[in-house]
Amino acid sequence: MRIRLHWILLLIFSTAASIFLLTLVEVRTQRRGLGRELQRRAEGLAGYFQDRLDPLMLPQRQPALSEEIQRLGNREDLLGLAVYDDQGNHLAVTSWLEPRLARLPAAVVQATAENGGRGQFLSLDGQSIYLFAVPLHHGASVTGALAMVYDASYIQADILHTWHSAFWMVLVVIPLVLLLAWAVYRVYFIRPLARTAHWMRELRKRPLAPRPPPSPVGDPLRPLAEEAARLAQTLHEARAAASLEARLRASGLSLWTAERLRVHVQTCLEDSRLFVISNREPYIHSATGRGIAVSVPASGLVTALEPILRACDGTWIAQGTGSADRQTVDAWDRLRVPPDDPHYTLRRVWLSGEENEGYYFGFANEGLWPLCHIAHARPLFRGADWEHYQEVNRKFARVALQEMAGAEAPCVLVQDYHFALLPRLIKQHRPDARVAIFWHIPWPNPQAFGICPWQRELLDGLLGADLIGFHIRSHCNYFLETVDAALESRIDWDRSAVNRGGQRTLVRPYPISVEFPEPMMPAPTDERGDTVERATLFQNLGVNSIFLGLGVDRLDYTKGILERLAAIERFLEKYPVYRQQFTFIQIGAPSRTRIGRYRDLIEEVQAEAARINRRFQTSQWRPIVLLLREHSRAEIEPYYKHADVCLVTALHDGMNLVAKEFIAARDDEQGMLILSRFTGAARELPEALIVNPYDTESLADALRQALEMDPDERRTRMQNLRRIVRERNVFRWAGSLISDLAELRPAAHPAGSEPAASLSRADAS
Ligand code: GDG
Repeated sequence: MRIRLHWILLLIFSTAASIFLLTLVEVRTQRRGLGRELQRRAEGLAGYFQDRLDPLMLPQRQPALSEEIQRLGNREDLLGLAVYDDQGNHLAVTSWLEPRLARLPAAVVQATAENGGRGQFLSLDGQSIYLFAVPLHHGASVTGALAMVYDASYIQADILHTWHSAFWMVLVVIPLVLLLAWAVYRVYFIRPLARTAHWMRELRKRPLAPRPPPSPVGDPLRPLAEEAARLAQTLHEARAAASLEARLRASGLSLWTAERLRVHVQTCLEDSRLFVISNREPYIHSATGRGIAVSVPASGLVTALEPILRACDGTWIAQGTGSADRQTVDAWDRLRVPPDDPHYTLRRVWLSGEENEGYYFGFANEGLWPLCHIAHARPLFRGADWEHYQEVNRKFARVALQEMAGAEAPCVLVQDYHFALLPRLIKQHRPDARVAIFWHIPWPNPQAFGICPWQRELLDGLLGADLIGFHIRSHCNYFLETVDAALESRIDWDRSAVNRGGQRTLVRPYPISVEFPEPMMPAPTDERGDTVERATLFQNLGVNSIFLGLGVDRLDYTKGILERLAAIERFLEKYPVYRQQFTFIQIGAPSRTRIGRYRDLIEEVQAEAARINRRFQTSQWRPIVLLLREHSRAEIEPYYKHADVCLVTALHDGMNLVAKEFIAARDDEQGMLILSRFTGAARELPEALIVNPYDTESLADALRQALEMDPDERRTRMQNLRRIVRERNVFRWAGSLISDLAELRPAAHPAGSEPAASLSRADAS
């Protein structure tokens, strides 16, 4: 790329002009400084001269005055002296000065008039001089003035010297500036542009998932590179989707894809608007040292629902929890997301600390969570938490009704156990809405659920929905049995529905899943996008081992982490050959740590791992490595990819996505899944090694079986597992839920009902 001449000229001109202006300022300062110096010298002498000359200012002493002036003026540093009377007439003047000082200097007039010392620069016969005048007195009255004249030509010489230096500086600095500008131009513009162009060429040639273009931090082209990366990503996704569709058509396979879901949702919903309500938001804005960062929470729910919202431009209502969430919404608490490529609206709801404490940590997670999971943790039901739970459900209902105002026959997808009351609250005010709720956790048997003091209110709230979804059939059946036992209603077992008060609620299983990466997806990479090897994983952890066991969980007591550790201890005890050969890595994201039971669990897991490690470890090896922090998906992926065995030992779990994520990651068709029979996933994945996590002995044996399984059998099992997860992927889950919801025929919208403002406390009680 040629640098244009006018840029060079502009650079030269601006450099020269800058040096000129700087020199001008310097010269002024220099002149002022040297002038002051001369004045100080003159003032120093002036007193002495005044003492000598004051008595001689009488007319009769004129000869003595002339004599004294000649004597005093005979100094090396002075060019001459002159004495004037108060009318400005010469009285006496030294010989050098006499022919030159024809005019009365202004400083003399001022000194006489103002009775004080005054200085001025003058040119005498082309010579620069400094003249300093002081008044002469007789008694108190001014009788005239003395002019002291100094040679000031050296000041001119100094200033000339400064201008000379400036000139040379211009000659030296301009080439340097041009050189520097050229270097900066090359390093910061030409090279990054060349790299980006090369990266784009590569992208065009090879249909791989794009990595961001090489662009160092602080690079001025970085925003451009990031935009290009996004564009490339979009292109890549479109290309991958098109190619996938083509391959599926060619193979006759009917798989659900994001693209198929998009088209399906648009067809199903026609003109209906879609509203999703969940506690967790899909995009979190957080304040960082360098501004605001946006992140997508690690959540199966977000993965599943995002494509639906993207396809139909709906509204997602969720709690705003990020530290910069309030800064990023508009006056109506809305924003368009995804931030890079807006497709739908996120409406944030704000909860106070107290509300969150009671509704989320209290009723939902200390009450409903243990109630629905048979994991031997006692549910805590506090009246105050229940109040908050109701109030937060009403708050979300108000927001949802506000957002739905004006929407004809809206479709509403409520998510999870945080919002059991919401379907009824919405339906009461919008009977024309098609409302579904998906319950992501298990539903226990009627006796277990019956201990909840507010079971009837919860069931009534849920039955406001037209459709209730669970992961598996047995959860649906338990729910129907619970309704049968607790409420006046008619259960239609054939159609799996509840008829109550003239309303019908369908209860259906929708096994949730994960997105299955098709070929064209990149190999597992770390945060920087580099491929990670198994040896590197061990090396980074400071462990020398051969077999890798893996657990990935939110740190929750339902996930059976302690039971897993007990089985690993037993395995090493029973099969000592695996000592120094097998290492188990537990990735655990701390969760709900405001609740004591969860904090205790972290300590228990750490203590158990430390005890087992102490028992077996050597200087180079330890059996258990705990990585207890939130990991990004990119960080987890290499572990999935390289684990010999993944342990999912939940004591009770609605589905368990980790099991499916592990399978989806194994495109090498290696690795074995040990799966608790108490997970929803166990129903769909019979070719995993199904275990009872409470049975330590068999769990230890299953571990050995997984590691020693015949490679062909392992491959066959993994192939079958992958086929199932591929077919029953998350898009199928979302697609079937939306299809069933769209098929429902709700009542007509009651004319003139504008309920949002009227939803008061009484509505839900
Ligand atoms: C409920 C139901 C149902 C874990 N640690 C980290 C991390 N994870 C990710 C996993 C996985 C997800 O969290 C956990 O999925 P689970 O299915 O085990 O789910 P729960 O959180 O208990 O969720 C469950 C699910 O809802 C969906 O309906 O399957 O039965 O209990 O995706 O990969 N992710 C990141 N860092 C971690 O450290 N990024």
